Amino acid sequence: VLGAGAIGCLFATALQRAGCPTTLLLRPGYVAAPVLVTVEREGSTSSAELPVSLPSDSAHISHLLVTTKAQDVCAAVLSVAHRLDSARQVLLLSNGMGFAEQLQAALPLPAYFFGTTTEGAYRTSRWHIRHAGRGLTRVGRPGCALPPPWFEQWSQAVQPGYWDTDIEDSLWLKFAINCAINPLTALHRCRNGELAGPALAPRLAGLCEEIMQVSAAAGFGAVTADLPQQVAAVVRATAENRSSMLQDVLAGRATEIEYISGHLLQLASRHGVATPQNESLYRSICRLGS
Ligand code: KPL
Repeated sequence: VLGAGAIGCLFATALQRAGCPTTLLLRPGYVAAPVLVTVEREGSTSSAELPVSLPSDSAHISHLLVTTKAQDVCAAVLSVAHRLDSARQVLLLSNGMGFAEQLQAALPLPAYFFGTTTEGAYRTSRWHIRHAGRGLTRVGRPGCALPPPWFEQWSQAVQPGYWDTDIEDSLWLKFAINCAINPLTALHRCRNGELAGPALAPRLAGLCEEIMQVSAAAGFGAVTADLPQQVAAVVRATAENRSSMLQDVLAGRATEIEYISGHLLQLASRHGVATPQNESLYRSICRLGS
């Protein structure tokens, strides 16, 4: 597992418990000694010891799960490219869009799979995860109706696991929802639920309208036909949460804005769609980081 944030640790411990030998791949600078990862849930706490490996090690990797931030995907996978064996199954589970094309151009050989998850988890300390909300994880590969052999073990570990024959649509919908919620909450430093209030609801509606136009131009019009309702449902279901982009801003980390609004704006300009509201929000978020 490449990317030892909350989601990476959550999946790594689930895979280990389901009997898949799992290793955490950490950045150079870490000590390659096993770590004890604790996952705390409502009413239960479990721990798993996970071996750790650094990118420069030589042990072969057959199955790679990538859960890094969008902007780190390419460099992180390239840092272990020399270790990928002939099976080379790579599952990308990061937020946002645009990094997969970059990665596939730089490293065409692995079989790439794509996923999206609504699992809710955050770190309370380096190796302590709070699994705050159970969600659904969808995995697929464009054009593949049937899952690969590893999916059986994966779906025993990640429940409910779901093989998605329309993964491109699912990724697009998640992307569209992230474009609407993440930058607006990051700019206003508010929890997701506040987007439903009178101050921000009109801005959210304006963003959704433009996102729907870009989606239609990009061939995903049907997927986002009811985007305002889909966004409203996520806002309600995650009302108390801070979006991942707000968490990054509050922690002074780089945000995924280039792979969320930035990618939307690139597509908008390619298709000649005007997106003034998303553009102004994008600029505001970029300014936060400078
Ligand atoms: O995916 C999310 C994120 O924060 O990245 C949403 C759905 C907006 C929930 O917070």
